[in-house]
Amino acid sequence: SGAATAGSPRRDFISVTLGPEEAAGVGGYNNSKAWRRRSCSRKWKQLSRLQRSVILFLFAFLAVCGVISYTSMGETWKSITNKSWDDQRTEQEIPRLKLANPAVLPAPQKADANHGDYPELSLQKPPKPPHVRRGPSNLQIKAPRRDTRLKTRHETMRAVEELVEADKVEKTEKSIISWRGAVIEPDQSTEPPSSKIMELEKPSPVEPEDQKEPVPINERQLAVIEAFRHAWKGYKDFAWGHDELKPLSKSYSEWFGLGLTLIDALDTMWILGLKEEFEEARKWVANDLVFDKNVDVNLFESTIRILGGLLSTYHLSGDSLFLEKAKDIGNRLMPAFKTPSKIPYSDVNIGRGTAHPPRWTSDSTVAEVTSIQLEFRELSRLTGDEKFRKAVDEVMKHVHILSGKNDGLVPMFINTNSGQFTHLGVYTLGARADSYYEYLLKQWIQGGKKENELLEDYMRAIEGVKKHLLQRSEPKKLTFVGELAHGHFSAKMDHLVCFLPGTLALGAHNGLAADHMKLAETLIETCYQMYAQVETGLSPEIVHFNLHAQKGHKDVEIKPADRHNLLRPETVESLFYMYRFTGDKKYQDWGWEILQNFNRYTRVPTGGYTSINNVQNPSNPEPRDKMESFFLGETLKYMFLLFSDDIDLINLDKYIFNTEAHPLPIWVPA
Ligand code: DMJ
Repeated sequence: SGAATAGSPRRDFISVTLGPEEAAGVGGYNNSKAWRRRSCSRKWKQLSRLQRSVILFLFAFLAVCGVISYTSMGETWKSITNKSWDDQRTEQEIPRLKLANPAVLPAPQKADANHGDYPELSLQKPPKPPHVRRGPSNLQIKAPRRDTRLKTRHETMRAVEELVEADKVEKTEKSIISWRGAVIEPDQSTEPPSSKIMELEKPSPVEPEDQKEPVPINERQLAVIEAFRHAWKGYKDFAWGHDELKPLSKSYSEWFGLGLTLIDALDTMWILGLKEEFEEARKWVANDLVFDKNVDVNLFESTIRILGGLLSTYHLSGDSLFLEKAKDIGNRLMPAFKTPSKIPYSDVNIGRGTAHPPRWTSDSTVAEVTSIQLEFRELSRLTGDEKFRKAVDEVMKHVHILSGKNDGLVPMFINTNSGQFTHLGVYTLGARADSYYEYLLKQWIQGGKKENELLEDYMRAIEGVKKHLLQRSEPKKLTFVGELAHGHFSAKMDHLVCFLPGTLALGAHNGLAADHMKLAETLIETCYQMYAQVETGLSPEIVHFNLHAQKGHKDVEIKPADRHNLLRPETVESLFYMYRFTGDKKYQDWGWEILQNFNRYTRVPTGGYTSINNVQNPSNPEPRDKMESFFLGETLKYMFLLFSDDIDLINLDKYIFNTEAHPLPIWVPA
């Protein structure tokens, strides 16, 4: 029996009353079997009938319970013994997965990270094979966050990924950007600094995977870094702070006088991890980049290279210097939009605040006025100043309803007074129209796939391409994109058109027609053949395809005036998209061949690379003595990304590349 001792300070205890013999230890202790049996039967007989019945009932009840629990334990045992050793292990070793998949470098940790039920798990994501994530992430099924009844090793791994995903979704803390581990304070992050930010268009949050250490770079990426360093050496030694390097004459050329190559290359240095070079270039931007200059600049070129380059570098580095410079140049370009039609002039004097069309015409180029939108829209989002976005949206709305299109294909010129297309009847996806098509899709993606007019125009245009511009060459039957001039098809294709496979693939990745991907696959093969069928393995600026089989003729013909190569990026750009979306290594191999041929025929020993005049003459490709800024801004950047197996190295569900390869954030992640 038990009782609380009354009167004393409250202390709960149990007292046990023992029989007198046992308590005193008297009477001796006889534990023989016979004594115990006799004693038991004597006690049993002393009990009343009722007491005996109760005891018997209790025994019977306990026996039944015993049988039931034995049966269910047997089932459990059977299932355990049937499982493989691996399966059982995963159930017991969830907390130890971290050790089973050690990171190459420890991922940066957050002090306030919420790691859920398994504290160690969310610190490290198990290595994910490349290309495992297909399609927009909002179409991917996510497991309930805390459901961790794991059955197999495979399920364990998947559940770990899902837990990490779920954790990421729940994180609301401010972005912290790092240079391979070096943290930049949140107040420098790329949240729009203005309080007037457009409510619906918040920046896509930088998720933990953006902060993880990058996958180690491979041999081919190292070769790109080496090429970049070589190009940079030439620029630094002979053209520092000027627009373009002339690597043979060891001097420079000036276009706008704004350090074009340096600005174009900033985010490439960031992505390649060239910290020292980046810091040096940053100093130049801080101390020497001045836009208050009496100089005429081309609106399109300075937008895609300078404004685009500064904005993307701001996003990658979180350094507000670049945003300040972007605002400055953005404001100085605005006078271009003061035209009777609101279709901007081609040229602006950024010091005087005046703008004008080229001397010989009042027309602007269609591609130019419709390929500045990603940059100005982003500038509005970052500054909260709507004027940038309004100006460029107006152009798109105007072009959307303009007559003169042919099944979505646009002419090449538009008049700044009347706002009408001019030179009607000529349709190309090459020079003067190319990036109109590219920016239809990319603006739609940038804005979170809500602006239907952009999508309509894009889809219609691709139908127009299929209907009017696609043909197949002989003998290899390569599908190519020709041109249409007043109803006549021309089998001419600019190298510039090779942006198209990448754009089509990007559209398909974002949920557009699957046949766009098929077309992308056939077109990238053609673009590759534009290199492979040429003596130097480098593409000319323009090719003509043979429509009829002729003995001894290849698919690709090159006219003497078209056989130069300007180190352009479009084919490697598309190879990058194709590899990202398919994982087919042949695209990397093709890009590798191209890099080697650039090294073979365009590399200048004293530093830099040069455009060449004759891709058909391997013994004398006739160097032109100029390294275009897009070689560093685009070509080498896309090469580096192409050779990478890290889909988070500029994740295409989070960033959209402008037409000069400067990544800008997608406002609402897919
Ligand atoms: C770059 O300035 C841009 O890619 C533009 O869209 C086309 N021309 C060059 C590269 O070829």
